[in-house]
Amino acid sequence: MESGLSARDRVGVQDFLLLDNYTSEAAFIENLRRRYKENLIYTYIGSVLVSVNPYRELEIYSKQHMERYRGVNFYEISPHIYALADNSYRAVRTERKDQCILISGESGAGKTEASKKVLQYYTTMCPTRNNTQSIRERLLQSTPVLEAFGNAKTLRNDNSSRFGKYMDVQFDYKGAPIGGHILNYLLEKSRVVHQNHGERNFHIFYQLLESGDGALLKRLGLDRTNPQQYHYLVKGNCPRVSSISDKNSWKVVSKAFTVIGFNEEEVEELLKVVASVLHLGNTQFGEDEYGETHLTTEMPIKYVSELLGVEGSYLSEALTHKKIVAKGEEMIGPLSLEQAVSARDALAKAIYGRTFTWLVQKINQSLDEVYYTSKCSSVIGLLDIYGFEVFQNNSFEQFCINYCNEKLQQLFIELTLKSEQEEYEAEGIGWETVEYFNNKIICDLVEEKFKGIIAILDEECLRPGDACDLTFLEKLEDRLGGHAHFVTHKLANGKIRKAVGREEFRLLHYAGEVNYNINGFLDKNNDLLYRNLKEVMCQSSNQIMKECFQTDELTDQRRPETAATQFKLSLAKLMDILMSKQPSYIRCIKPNDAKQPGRFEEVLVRHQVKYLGLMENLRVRRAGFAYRRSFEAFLQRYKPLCPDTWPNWQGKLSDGVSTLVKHLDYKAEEYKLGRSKIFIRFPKTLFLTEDALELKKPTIGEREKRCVILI
Ligand code: AD9
Ligand code: MG
Repeated sequence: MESGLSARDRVGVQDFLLLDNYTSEAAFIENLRRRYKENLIYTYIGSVLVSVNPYRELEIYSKQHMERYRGVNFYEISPHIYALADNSYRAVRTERKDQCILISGESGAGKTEASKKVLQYYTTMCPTRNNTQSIRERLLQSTPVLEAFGNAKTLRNDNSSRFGKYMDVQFDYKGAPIGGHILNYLLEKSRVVHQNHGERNFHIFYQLLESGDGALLKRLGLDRTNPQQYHYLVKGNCPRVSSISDKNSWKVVSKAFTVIGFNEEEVEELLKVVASVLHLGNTQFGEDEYGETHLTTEMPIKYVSELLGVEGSYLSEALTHKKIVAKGEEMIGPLSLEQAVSARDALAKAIYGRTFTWLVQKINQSLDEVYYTSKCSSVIGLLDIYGFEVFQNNSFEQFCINYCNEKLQQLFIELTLKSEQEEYEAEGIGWETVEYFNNKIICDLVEEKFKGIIAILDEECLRPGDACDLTFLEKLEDRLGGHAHFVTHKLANGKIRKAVGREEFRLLHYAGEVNYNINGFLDKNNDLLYRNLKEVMCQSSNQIMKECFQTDELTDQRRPETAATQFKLSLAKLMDILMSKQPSYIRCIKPNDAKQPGRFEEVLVRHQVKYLGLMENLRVRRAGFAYRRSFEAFLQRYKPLCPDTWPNWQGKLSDGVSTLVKHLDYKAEEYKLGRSKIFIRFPKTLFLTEDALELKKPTIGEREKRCVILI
């Protein structure tokens, strides 16, 4: 059997709702495993798509496959991401209601790949209007550019997203994609200056060095022969990755720049910024006989000043001195060696981070351009954000990433249960409650006003005097010790908990326990750049830097929001955006840590099934009704099965449905009629009905022609 092509694949069950033993986790995992072995990576829980990373290219993503899924209901054909994409698209077309597709799962589970498949489906299958061809290309080509600047090899994933991305695809009233808009979330800037062992910096650095464009590299003062000579690239000791061809990626990215509408000059300006970060990293400092810090390398600063169009001596001074304004007077004080290094790193992070935001804005302008006469009628939002992460050493970045995953889980809980309940209520159908773990308690622990971890962190960041990472930890212990999801090395009985270090706190996340090392929390949250470095950058003649560093920042007296608070606020906004749309879910699972095809490690999968709440999700769906259809859609589809309803039912729709289900011999416990919909409790009922239909009209082709509108 060719995977994904069969009408309904018969390996295991294609919808977990069909499992006889639906409360058994073992049966759930066995079903996933059996299907995975046959390369059937997709399985439903009702309308939720569970996807297991195949770690190999499957022949299931061709245009022919896309066509098979157009206009077809979930249960008629083998599960696929295209079915989910098409379902959202039909809702946009028929109901004009904005949709969003929420993709979750841990790092390396396949979220980014899933979002690309969905985007490909829309750009391939949606109708074209005269001038929408270029917008399709731009939508697609925005991905390699953002991945080059925002993804990197980590221990978990060779192409790990180090930023969060929410992308709206905008459709006109005829369903043609006419534009898009991207929101980006907290880029992991610290990677610019430091990488853990076995990890890399952002892809763009290696792509540029591997570009093979000698003249370009010469203009940028770069030497490709040895990426290891760049300080910012050597920390992870991992210049090459077997699954990645930096040279090919470079070609893709260069082409993408053109499609998006960058002209040659803009690309050159952008690459100058990238190169300047590498040169900045090679700037070294030493102490003279008086203990004063000075630069020990000349060339790197020379390159930076040339590439960014800033005064070299001015930059050198700003890297070794700090400007203080006291009593209206400016004073210059020397920086210690350590301070100079961290000022240099802060500058590199600021340059790179701001450039990334600039890039997103630039892409948005390109997706926004109003050549199009038609207006946006509705949107489908795609959320692809960094997955839950646990490393040996977890820092501020993992804290933010995992907090973000808590928020998404919270949304999933709220929306799946809320919408389920609301629908039963609206249709006048009774409902039994199912117990589930609500992770709101962990979200509150992190984000609650005045009391949460972020509030305490901000408090320490703003407190003058002796505030440091350790005082932050003490405050956490003081205020949160005893919280069910927070622990430190101190036990209540005065003893020491060995599993948590003295400079760590542990959060009991919904997805597992993570120890966070507090070193660097205050600095990363403050994310400060010395004033004189900002002044230097404000004078840059590089067009991108001019937009990224503007003088009003120097005159603004207000203290900027801390990094964690900015992130918290942006997540709150994101939640509002998502809540205003009709959601669909893709839950991605990583089958092994070795990134290998065919390996299904049960322990690892079980853990993910647990924390993704898939069993609870299944129980909720089973306690309620597996499927619901509007009377109209149900009648339209199944009326050939009953002589009284075929070929056309003339009376009230609800009466037609009643007549039909009586003829089909549905038992009372199998279904309920609401105000406008029929609710079917067991998927089996629907599958048997489908089988009956299949016997009447046996070919898939014919079934596909009867495009039923799904509600
Ligand atoms: V992270 O949170 O950004 O670190 P993701 O996004 O969940 O993570 P990603 O989509 O990048 O993971 O997938 C990781 C790798 O798995 C990809 O680079 C592919 O090599 C592989 N993968 C994932 N999904 C598929 C697929 N449907 N077909 C083939 C896949 N390979
Ligand atoms: Mg990703």
